[in-house]
Amino acid sequence: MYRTRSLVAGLLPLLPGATPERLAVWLVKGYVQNSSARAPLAALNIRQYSAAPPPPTQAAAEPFLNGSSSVYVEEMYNSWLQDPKSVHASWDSFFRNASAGAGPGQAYQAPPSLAVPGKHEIPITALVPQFATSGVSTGLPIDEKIIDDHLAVQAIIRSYQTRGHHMADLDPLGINLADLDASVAPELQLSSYHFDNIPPGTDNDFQLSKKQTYYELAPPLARSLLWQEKDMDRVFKLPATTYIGKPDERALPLREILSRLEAAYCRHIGVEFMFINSLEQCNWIRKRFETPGAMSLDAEGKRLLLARVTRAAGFEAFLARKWTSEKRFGLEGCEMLIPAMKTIIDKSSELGVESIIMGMPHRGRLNVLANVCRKPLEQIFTQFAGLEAADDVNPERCNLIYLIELSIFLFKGSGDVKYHLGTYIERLNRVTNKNIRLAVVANPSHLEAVDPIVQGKTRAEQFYKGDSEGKKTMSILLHGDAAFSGQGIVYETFTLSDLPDYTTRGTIHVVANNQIGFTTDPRHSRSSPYCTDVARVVNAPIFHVNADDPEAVMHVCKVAAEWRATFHKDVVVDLVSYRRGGHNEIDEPMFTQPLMYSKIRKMKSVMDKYSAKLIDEGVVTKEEVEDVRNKYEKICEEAYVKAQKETQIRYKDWLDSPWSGFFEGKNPLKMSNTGVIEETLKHIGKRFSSAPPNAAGFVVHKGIERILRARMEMVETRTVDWALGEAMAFGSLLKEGIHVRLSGQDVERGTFSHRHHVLHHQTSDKSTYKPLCNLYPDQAPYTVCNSSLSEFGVLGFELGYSMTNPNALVCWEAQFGDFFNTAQCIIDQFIASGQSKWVRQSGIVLLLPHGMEGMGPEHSSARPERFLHACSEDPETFPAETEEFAIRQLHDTNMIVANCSTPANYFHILRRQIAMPFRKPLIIFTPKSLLRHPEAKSSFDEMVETTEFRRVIPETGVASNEPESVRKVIFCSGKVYYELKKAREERGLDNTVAITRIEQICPFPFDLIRDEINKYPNAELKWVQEEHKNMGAWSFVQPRFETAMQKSSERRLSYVGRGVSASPATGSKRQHLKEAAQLLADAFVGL
Ligand SMILES: Cc1ncc(C[n+]2csc(CCOP(=O)(O)OP(=O)(O)O)c2C)c(N)n1
Ligand SMILES: [Mg+2]
Repeated sequence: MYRTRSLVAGLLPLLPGATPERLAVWLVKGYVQNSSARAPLAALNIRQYSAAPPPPTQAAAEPFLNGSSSVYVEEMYNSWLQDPKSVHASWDSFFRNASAGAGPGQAYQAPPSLAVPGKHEIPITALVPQFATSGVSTGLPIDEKIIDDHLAVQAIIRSYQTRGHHMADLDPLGINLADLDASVAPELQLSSYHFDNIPPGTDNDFQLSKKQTYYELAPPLARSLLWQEKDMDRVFKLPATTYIGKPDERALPLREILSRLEAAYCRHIGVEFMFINSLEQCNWIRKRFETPGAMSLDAEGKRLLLARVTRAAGFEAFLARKWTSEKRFGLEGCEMLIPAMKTIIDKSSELGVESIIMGMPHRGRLNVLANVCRKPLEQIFTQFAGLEAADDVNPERCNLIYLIELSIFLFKGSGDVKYHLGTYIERLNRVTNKNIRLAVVANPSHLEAVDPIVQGKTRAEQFYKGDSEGKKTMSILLHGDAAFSGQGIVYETFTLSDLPDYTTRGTIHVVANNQIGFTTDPRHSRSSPYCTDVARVVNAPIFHVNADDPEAVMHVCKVAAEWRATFHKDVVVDLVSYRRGGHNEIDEPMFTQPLMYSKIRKMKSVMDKYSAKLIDEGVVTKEEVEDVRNKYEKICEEAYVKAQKETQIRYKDWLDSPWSGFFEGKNPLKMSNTGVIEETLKHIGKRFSSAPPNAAGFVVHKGIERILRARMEMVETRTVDWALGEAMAFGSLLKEGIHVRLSGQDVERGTFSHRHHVLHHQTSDKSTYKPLCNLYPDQAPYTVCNSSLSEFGVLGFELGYSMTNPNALVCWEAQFGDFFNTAQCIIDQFIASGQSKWVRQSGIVLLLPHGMEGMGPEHSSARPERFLHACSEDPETFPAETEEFAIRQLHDTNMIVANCSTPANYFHILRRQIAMPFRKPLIIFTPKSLLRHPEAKSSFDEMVETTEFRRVIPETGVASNEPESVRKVIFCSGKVYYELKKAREERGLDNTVAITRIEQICPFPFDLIRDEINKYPNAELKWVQEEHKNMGAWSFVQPRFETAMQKSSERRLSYVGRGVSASPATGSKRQHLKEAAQLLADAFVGL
């Protein structure tokens, strides 16, 4: 279909005055009707589409023949006489039949090759049903007008499928347009199709410029009445591209065709799907919306639906009554969101889904928790009481027994507002009688930011369950109309949807489209026609539905769930609704939307409308309606009474990712070893340095061979560089059964071409070898995946991934650390504060290439100051010195920030992420020049069993032997150490200057720094950093040094480094070198 369409579109400009319909006729008939058109088409070499016209002798009776084709046919006939194979098979057949004496009109045979459609093509027979039968024709002449009219009907059908949604009655208020466009598509006006040669734009043409006019003047069907009445009763054969016919209906009067198309595409559902590049998928959708009776619901279904609407509305009404001025972001006007979600869940459960992970914004969230997740109402109501948390653990009481008692982990949090908290519930789905797990992921106010988190969490759950087709776990994302179209993260999340290492095999998106964003009208908040247009990027079908038609909503939700289960691709349900109140319960909407709200005030609620409809239909009685309402009211009241008796809330009731079994029975202050036996190091090192075992068949690049050889030599000499250290950390964790996932832009090779975790066969496409996946037969799986070029989306995804299983090392690497700030929201809203707000831990690792190497403002700094500023450690408190000093610090911090200077330390800190009895995000500033620095290597001795991560690497050279005579101690972090060391040597100052590296900046190693300062009583203390003074770690370490020195000392730490700057680094290489030289000179000045 796509090809045919593009072909027609491509030809159009070549044929003056041609319309797509005319061209289609041309294509089908196989000859050009005038000579001016023939030349360019012949030049395009598309004569293969031609079907055989008859020989000249039977001109009068053969419908195909006309004067203009006779020369062409004659040539063909002569050619056939010489060699039958020289002409198309259809000509061959035609000439044979004619020569054998077939009567006029009987020699034609449908061309055999034409009817074989490609994957995305519509069979040519579908375009003209008369051609569907092959073999000798019926003998009836085919009138060109009949073909034209059939093609016109075909085009009309297609127009409804393509553009019908623009005309659908989607807005319950009847004042707005879901697509912000008041015009009527010309394709939906019959005069465009030249029935009886009515030229477009005449009085008979259906002229509309305003939808309002359309609503006032004409219900949908009236449009067809404006068309030529006599055409309405003509019967047309239905093409294969429509399902509007009942099983025995192969042809219908035009009036009926239009009526059924109106019903399918222009009532309360607008189906947007014809942009999808799959005929199979388009047909699947057509079938579900066009089949007569497809949308009907039985009485039981209607009653269930009414009960659900009643609960949704009843919940909001109850809250409004009990807490009149509390913000709850009410769902009134879009109550159908609740039955919609329940339908999606029911249908998905029926189709085999066992676990659903949801992400949603503020609107209707409490209602979703109550009525979709069925979270006990009293737990929700206690959130309104502003109670303290019972399990908000006091660190003073931190002991094992207490923790086990609570069966949650040690936590001192600040909590979050009620409409942000997550939850996790396992329950029986009453409709399907199957168990289902529902999780609503906690989210910040930042709209849509939770989307990639949900996807990552879903993907991880699928991965751990071996659900490679996404049959058991799925995600649902809810959106507001303004946020869905306005926030870029929505796009970033969509682009992950079909990537092999990121897909969740289809997400169902539901937009609570209340046609307003806070106070902003959609006409000012988006440039796209629909608020859902972003979804078109991934070929997701979009079902717009008038949310005041509960049965239409049900239908699209069922279809959405079936779509996801069938094709495992994203789908969008756009609930076009309204917002009965202001943005929140204390806002006045009349200030800004007076007309809209005057209309809203007159609107009956969907519950009232639907119950009236069902009473009318005799499906329910008035008493039954009242009864359902009262029963729910009673349930709410009882829960309210219970909630009032509660004196505390429990955080564990609001966890979205409970790690059952992870914390229980663990000493929260005991860490396991991070060192590894030498044999393991060797084994991993060797495997990592080898091509695949069947190396003969696998052609490795010469450069890679060199790298592998160099690695092998290092292993033999018991040394590691950065890449080898990392591989050993990953490999040893894999050996221990820990899944490792490394994701980010170009991580497989590594931005700096140092990693090479995927070897590419040089002569065979897509043939790769991943050494770390082939270390041990029983190892955990290793995933290394290049991501889309996104930070916000991918970091969010990995964070979500890390939330599912604490026994996994999930790392996200930025291309250069500089780019992390396009994901700043994930860092601020989730990584830095997630545990505090939502009692949720994550051991995610951020690898941020960092260092001033003269590469300019944007390839230099990963902005350590930004992360350090977000650390929750008190600069003025020297923690109590106990045996568990280091681990208690780790436990108490919100995140760990490190700048390792040796591969061994990098190895240990990665392993420590898993060795810790709890999980904390780890930010590592990773090096660039150190990746190949001859000195930045470690020995196996620093990685074996008895070794561990070193928070500080003190001076161990000659200066440390006679500390009294040391005149200066330089404290630094990261790669500047190697530059300082070299400069010290060049200046002959090894005896007088000690250089100490701080490897873990936060939590700050107060104890070790204090000891190091004390060790050199006569030395001045310098902090040397390569970042500018208003950047780097300076402002973080300065007050902590003061605390480490316990403020009693006369000694002070002073700063050496670049001055303040607005930009992180100069763009001039010369200037960079000058600054770097100056920095070293300043570091050793006065000696
Ligand atoms: C990223 C972000 N920017 C701004 C806001 C402030 N804000 C809160 S709700 C809202 C309007 C949201 O409109 P919509 O997405 O249509 O949802 P609705 O409230 O209408 O359900 C805005 C702008 C926010 N929460 N997050
Ligand atoms: Mg909105």
